[in-house]
Amino acid sequence: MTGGQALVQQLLRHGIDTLFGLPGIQLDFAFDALWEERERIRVIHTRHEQATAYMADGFARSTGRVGTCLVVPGPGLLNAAAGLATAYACCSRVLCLTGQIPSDQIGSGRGALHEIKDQLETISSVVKHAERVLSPEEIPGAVQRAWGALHAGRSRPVEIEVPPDVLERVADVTLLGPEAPGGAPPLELDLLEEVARLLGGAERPLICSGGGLLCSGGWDALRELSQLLEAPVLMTDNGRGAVSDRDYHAQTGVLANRALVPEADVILVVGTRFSMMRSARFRARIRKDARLIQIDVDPEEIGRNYRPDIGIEADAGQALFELCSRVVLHNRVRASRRDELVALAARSRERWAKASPLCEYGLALRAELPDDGILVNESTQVGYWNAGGGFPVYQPRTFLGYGYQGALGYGFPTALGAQVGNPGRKVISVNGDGGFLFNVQELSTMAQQRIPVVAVVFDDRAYGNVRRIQQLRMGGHTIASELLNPDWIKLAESFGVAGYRAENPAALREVLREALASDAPALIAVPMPDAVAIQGFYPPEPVPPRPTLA
Ligand SMILES: Cc1ncc(C[n+]2csc(CCOP(=O)(O)OP(=O)(O)O)c2C)c(N)n1
Ligand SMILES: [Mg+2]
Repeated sequence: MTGGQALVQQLLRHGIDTLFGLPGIQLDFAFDALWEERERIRVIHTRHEQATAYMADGFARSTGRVGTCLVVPGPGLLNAAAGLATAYACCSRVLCLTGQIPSDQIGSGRGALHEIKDQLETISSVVKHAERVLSPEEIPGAVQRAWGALHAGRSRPVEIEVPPDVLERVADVTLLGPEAPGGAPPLELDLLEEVARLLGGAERPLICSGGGLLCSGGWDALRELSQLLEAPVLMTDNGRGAVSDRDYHAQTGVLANRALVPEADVILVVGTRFSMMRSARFRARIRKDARLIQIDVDPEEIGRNYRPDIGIEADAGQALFELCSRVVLHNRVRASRRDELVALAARSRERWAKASPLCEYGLALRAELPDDGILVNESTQVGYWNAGGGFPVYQPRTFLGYGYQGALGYGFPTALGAQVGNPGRKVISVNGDGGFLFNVQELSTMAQQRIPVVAVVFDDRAYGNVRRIQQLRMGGHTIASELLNPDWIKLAESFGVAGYRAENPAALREVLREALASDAPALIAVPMPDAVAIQGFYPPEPVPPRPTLA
């Protein structure tokens, strides 16, 4: 078989049935092999490589499976890199396949088409494992190693690059089984026993859980442990949905943090960088005599932001499952905290609602999205309100955020990938007018592939966040933050996408209902009234004057 066929056949062995790609001459033999297997692998071609990686990320984060993208080397891979950076930040299982220049020219600097210096090293900053393959025979092994890296320890994107002559060359290739090396570290049972005793004896235990819990798929064990301990679960932005917001144990946001952390005598931190503890104000809330336990699959994360009394390197789900069976043996009797926790969540919600008029828009989204629907939340004013705890989340992997990259433009293509991975479910993409135009070209992919995402664009005629900060901190003037927008409905329609307009939150609900029911690609433009647009999400704070040049 050709190297291209070897690559595709090995992907099939691992159960890959969807690939997001954009072709070019270095990939001809890979795409030809994909054509041969077109009944078994759906190829979704995008209009920009950035979208291939974001779509693979959305597919991966919403399904827990591997999302795959295929891009040309050099500029193609650099275009995809922003998507890989978000996948890296969000611990997403993205397999990025890319080309190279002909193998006999690599490193020669002669200026072959798409050549960049040190491609493998360049991409290493946004993947956990990168490898070049120099013969067809090596391809199955490379895919298997990548698979192992995707699944071992902390999941993060990986890259394989194959030069065009290797994709073309015919060789006797032995395909490998789907089993991959790696997996989770062995459980330290003695430590888990100690933790079970601590938790079992605690009066006011608290669990803090993050995105790592969702990566591990351990939400059933988390819910069971929270019930056994009658412990609230404080979820981070990235960890929302691990416990349903319909369950009174679920807590999120600043107010809950302020109420729950100071009273906790044992705190179990699981699958989160615990980054809030970088702030001295947060650290000060922890009781001096509280015992803190941190479980993370990445040993480097343990103690990075706060030193725990006990640190355990383990898969979150496996460790929690083990803890459940051990806690029952040591558990004290505790009164129900239902009333208190219901009241706390209600107070949090009410306070958050009052924090901003954007609340009405966020709640309109929730009201029309079914419990198992997926919301992809871009870095925009309504998005900040959602992420801060305003938007209730009812199921795991149904709220996808921007992670610490905060990369503008990630949202729309990520939503498309999530919809491809979840054909029966409703997907809403929340965007600002700034962020949406970063990947506006994917309206074409959406229409051509009939991906029925509903993209909502909040139009404040600005990079609102930037404008707000300029107005507050820079003496009231603005630079480079006012936007001239297209006619959204004409824009959508010119791509073959239904365009809607909603002037206020009530209209947004109605239009959302219609768009979601249509099961067809849609764009809803929401012009923000000036007062709401200018206020933005962040309430004004007093700011010291800056020095000006004489
Ligand atoms: C890739 C990238 N470039 C630039 C930024 C800086 N940035 C953060 S928010 C923002 C403005 C966002 O505007 P918009 O999408 O319209 O949302 P709004 O704040 O107006 O609601 C910018 C430019 C970023 N986060 N990511
Ligand atoms: Mg804007």
